[in-house]
Amino acid sequence: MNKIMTTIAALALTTASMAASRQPAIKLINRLAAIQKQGVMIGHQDDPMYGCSWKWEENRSDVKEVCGDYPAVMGFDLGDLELGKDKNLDGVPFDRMRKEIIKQHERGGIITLSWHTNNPATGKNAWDFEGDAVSKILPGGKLNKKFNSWLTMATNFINSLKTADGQKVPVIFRPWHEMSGGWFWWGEGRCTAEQYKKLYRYTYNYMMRLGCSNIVWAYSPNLADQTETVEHYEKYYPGDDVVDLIGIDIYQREPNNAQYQGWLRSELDVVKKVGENRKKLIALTETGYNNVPDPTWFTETLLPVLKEYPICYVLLWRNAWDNPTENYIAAPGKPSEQDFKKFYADPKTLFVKDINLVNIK
Ligand code: BMA
Repeated sequence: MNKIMTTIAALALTTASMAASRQPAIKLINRLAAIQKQGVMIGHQDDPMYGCSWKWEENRSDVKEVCGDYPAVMGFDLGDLELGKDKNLDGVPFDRMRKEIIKQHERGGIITLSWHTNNPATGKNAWDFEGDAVSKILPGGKLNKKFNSWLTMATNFINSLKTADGQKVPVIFRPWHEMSGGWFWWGEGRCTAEQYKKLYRYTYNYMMRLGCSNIVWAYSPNLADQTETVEHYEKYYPGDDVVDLIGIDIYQREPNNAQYQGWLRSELDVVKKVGENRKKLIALTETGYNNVPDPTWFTETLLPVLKEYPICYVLLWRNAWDNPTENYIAAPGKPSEQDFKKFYADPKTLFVKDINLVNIK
């Protein structure tokens, strides 16, 4: 009897302490699941930092200037944080990023972080895939110590995301994204699938040991060259115990809406199936159509597909201040402006005012 009691007590303790160590993340996971039943949240990368015709001003947002509300999800990128810089690779100051993350949380919105990490082996950027970096940064490799210091910097930033009363702000973190393409040093052909999984799990364990209780962990490959399959999609999947949300990154590159919709459906069919099998939330973790030249793209190309899948959010990429060919969401004066208002008015699309009462406390 005593032995059984002790075992039960020990088990309860393990569960409780594990839950306690992830409490802000678990709260967000539950909230995402509740919101998903109401519609799909619309997200935008770097939304309050800059837009098509402005940069660094406060309280601005191209989305808000078109439809009167902030996006439900805001994305930010940590690239260059690991070099000790005070601005990221796109010129966004990290102090400002922290401030906007907290503001977005306080208005009831959601945050996702990506990390275009520099190549630790060559010192060049994330798109430099030379140098066999992954094998060098894993334990036993000669760059492991350096990599640990990079992980510590990312951890410190994420741990510093707190409201004035000391509550940690939960974030969806998407490390080592688009690994099924070969363009990043952690991607296809730059390491084996086994090495990639080790890298992801190592990152998870390292950051969790340092107390990142506020991370919802995301796995986000990119569009496959062929029709997507479960086997291909899961090639780099690091394990159910280290992933909370799965997604896919897909862009439209040409004026061929039907082709893009076909890609979305081929991928989202698989993401949905894997999500059901593994009991994970699903999302369209990045998308967009450069400059959105089609004036009805949001309501006639993107929206019909969003309506077919139980995805909790879609993240449209940035309206780059530093590159006029890279803008992905509506802005005042752009051809898609009127259509984006219709997209906003559709009951399926959720912006911050639609979600700020769902389970925030
Ligand atoms: C990429 C592009 C780059 C940018 C990077 C990180 O997809 O938008 O211009 O530097 O994301 O935001």
